[in-house]
Amino acid sequence: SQIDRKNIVLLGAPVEEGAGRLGCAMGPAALRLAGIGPALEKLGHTVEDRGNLAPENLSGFTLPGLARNAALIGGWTRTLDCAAYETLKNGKMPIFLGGDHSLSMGTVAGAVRHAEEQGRKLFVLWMDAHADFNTPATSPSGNMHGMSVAFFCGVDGFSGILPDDRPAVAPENVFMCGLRSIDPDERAELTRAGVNVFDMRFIDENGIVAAMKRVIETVRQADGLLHLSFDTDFLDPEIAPGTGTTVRGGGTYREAHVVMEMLYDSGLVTSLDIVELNPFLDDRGKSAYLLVELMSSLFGQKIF
Ligand code: B3U
Ligand code: MN
Ligand code: MN
Repeated sequence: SQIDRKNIVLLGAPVEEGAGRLGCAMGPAALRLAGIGPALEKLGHTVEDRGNLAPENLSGFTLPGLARNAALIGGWTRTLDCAAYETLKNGKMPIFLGGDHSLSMGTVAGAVRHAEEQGRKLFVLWMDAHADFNTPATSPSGNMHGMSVAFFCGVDGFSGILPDDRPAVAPENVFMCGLRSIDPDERAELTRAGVNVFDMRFIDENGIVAAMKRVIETVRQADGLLHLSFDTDFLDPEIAPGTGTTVRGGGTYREAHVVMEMLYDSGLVTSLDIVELNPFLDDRGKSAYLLVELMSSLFGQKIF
C-alpha cells in the first residue's frame, strides 16, 4: 500500500511521565491552539483530528533497572503502536502530537510493523539534541523519553512492553541529526549498534543539507518508508524555549526549515512525531507557533 500524505490524521498523545519534568501533556493542546490543523488544510491536505488517545492499562508492570513510570509508558506504547499501525494500514499519514519523546516507542513500533508487512524497510530520522539511546540499565535518570530509540531498535531491557516477535528497526536505518548531549554509556551503545549520527559538529563542518541529502538518498535507494521524529530541543533554545531539556547550540530557524523543505520535496516521510513541547515553559506560544510553521514547510509551503 501507498501512504497518502494528503490524507493526514492528527493523534494527540498527552504523555508527560517519560520526561523529568511535567508539562508535555499540554503539548497537543498547544499545537492545536497554534493552528496545526488549519495550517495543513490551507496547503490542500485533508486533516482528520482524532483528538487525544489514552494509554492501555498496564498497572503493576515494572522493568528491571531504572525506568520511571514503566507501567504508564508501557501502556502508552501499546496504544500508540496500534494507532500508528492502523492509520498507516488505512493508507493515511499519522501525525502524533506529543507529549514527551517516550511516545516514539509506540509510534515507531507501529510504523515498522506496518512497513515490514508491506515488505518495505522503515527508516527513522531522529532530530534531537539527545540520542535517546539509554536503556533501564544505562539511564542516569530513569526517564524513559531518553530510551525510545534503544527500545524500537530491539535493544535488551524492555521485555513485556510489546510481544517478543515484533520487528525492530535496524540501527543502520536510524539517522540522528542535531545531537549535542549524550551520556557516556549511551554513547558506547550507540556506537556499537551502528546508528548513523549527524551531530552538531558534522552539521557545522558539512552543513545540514549534506546530512539530509545522505538520508534522502539512502531511503530512496532502499525504496524505504521514513518516519520523522522531531524533538523540540533539536532547535536552539533561543528560538524554541518551550521544552524541558534545552541544550544550547541547536538547530537554527533556517536549518530547520530547509530540512523540512527537502523532506517535502523527497516525498518520503510517511509518519511523524512532534514531541517535547512543554507549553508551561514556552514564551507566549513562540515554540508552538514555530513548530506549526515548520510543519507547513514539511507539508508543502513554498517560499517561491
Ligand atoms: N540522556 C539523558 C537526558 C535526556 C535524554 N532525552 C532528554 N533528556 N530529553 C537521559 O536522561 O537519558
Ligand atoms: Mn528526544
Ligand atoms: Mn531531546
